[in-house]
Amino acid sequence: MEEALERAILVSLDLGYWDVESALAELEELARTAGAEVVGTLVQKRENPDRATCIGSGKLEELKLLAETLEAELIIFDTELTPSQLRNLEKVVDTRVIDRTMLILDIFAGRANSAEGKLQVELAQLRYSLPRLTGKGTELSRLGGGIGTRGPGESKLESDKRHIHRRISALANELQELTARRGRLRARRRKEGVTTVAIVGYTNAGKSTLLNRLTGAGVLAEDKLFATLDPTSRALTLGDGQKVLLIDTVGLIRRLPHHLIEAFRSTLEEAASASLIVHLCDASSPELDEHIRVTNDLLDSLGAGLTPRLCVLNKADIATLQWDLPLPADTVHISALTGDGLDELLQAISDKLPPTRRLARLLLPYADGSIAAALRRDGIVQTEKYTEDGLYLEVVADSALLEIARAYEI
Ligand SMILES: Nc1nc2c(ncn2[C@@H]2O[C@H](COP(=O)(O)OP(=O)(O)OP(=O)(O)O)[C@@H](O)[C@H]2O)c(=O)[nH]1
Ligand SMILES: [Mg+2]
Repeated sequence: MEEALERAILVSLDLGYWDVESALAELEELARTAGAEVVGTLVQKRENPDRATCIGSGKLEELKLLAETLEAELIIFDTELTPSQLRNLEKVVDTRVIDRTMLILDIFAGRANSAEGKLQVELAQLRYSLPRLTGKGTELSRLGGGIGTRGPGESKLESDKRHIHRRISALANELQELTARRGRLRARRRKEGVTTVAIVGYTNAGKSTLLNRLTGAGVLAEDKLFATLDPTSRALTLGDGQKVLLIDTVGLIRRLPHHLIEAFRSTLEEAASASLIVHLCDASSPELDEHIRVTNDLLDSLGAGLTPRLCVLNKADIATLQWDLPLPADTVHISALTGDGLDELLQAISDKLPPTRRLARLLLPYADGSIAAALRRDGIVQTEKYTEDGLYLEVVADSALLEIARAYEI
């Protein structure tokens, strides 16, 4: 059953750092995704947020009145609120108050499906809400449901501080184990020569649509933000017959809450360490340049600076804007919806992939054991025979690595 939409008012401070209009439009999308109906907005221009209440006292009175008039059930601030600002605001307005981070966390909570996704979201939520609980920590339970209070683990976010501390360390331990397992899996893939291609990009760029289009994966794709939380991967065969693993990832957004980046670090790092990153963008968005910048910045901060990247502009079917962005020369234009440009995309992926692995048959002299040792360590030895003429090896390894044994190939 669909939950009734919560009537929400959006509040934004115009500090001059970013474009308030587009920030509010995005906040409205987020609110809509979380199940709210935006009934009003309030903007205040200020040099700095008020320490106690974020907006000034006059504006706060205005907000209180607006909330009463519009019968709002929820007020959403575009900036992060400190624990005391949150408390002070709720005292005055008598309506539930959340901030952008709590909103995003709430959406993630509703979206997490896999055990790992749920764990990551709950951890981020608890870490964010812990300092925002007062006294014995009854504030959250008093809220009794609604946007900002949903959690993936328990039916409702826990409200007992001691319990939360215990739960945080239990979750952190579990996550560490999952991260280690992910690392081992990644190492095995690398050893087995599996080539991975990660689709990375701003939320709603069409990543899942592209994965579905190329592989028939059947991943949920919809016109909401953060439709995908759990990385899905599917085999894809390129034009030249090469098989790669295509990975769909969680969408990015500007000012992504710090706790979420931390919790999703292993997932994001997996994408960042792919053989190739397909950076997918929504070419129909007026904010294209900002989206590209946010994605590039996050990838760089994840250590993906050296991973080859292919810039792909999606939604060519509805893109009408003319950009004068400095896009890379090999940028590909596609429509994941209509299928336009997908052949070019597959070709571009082939071209951009770093040199691949191949099978080599070698006869190595016994005198030089170091080559065999290197191949055993970084390649996959399929056959190994001791013959009169030397060590016979059939090995799959990186072309670059095989160079050391070039003279012994048969
Ligand atoms: N017109 C048009 N719409 C598209 C195209 N590709 C995707 N869409 C639509 O864009 C919306 C978002 O698509 P998704 O595939 O869910 O986007 P995503 O990048 O996976 O989003 P998140 O998982 O939220 O990060 C959906 O409504 C798609 O139908 C396209 O090429 N053209
Ligand atoms: Mg998706």
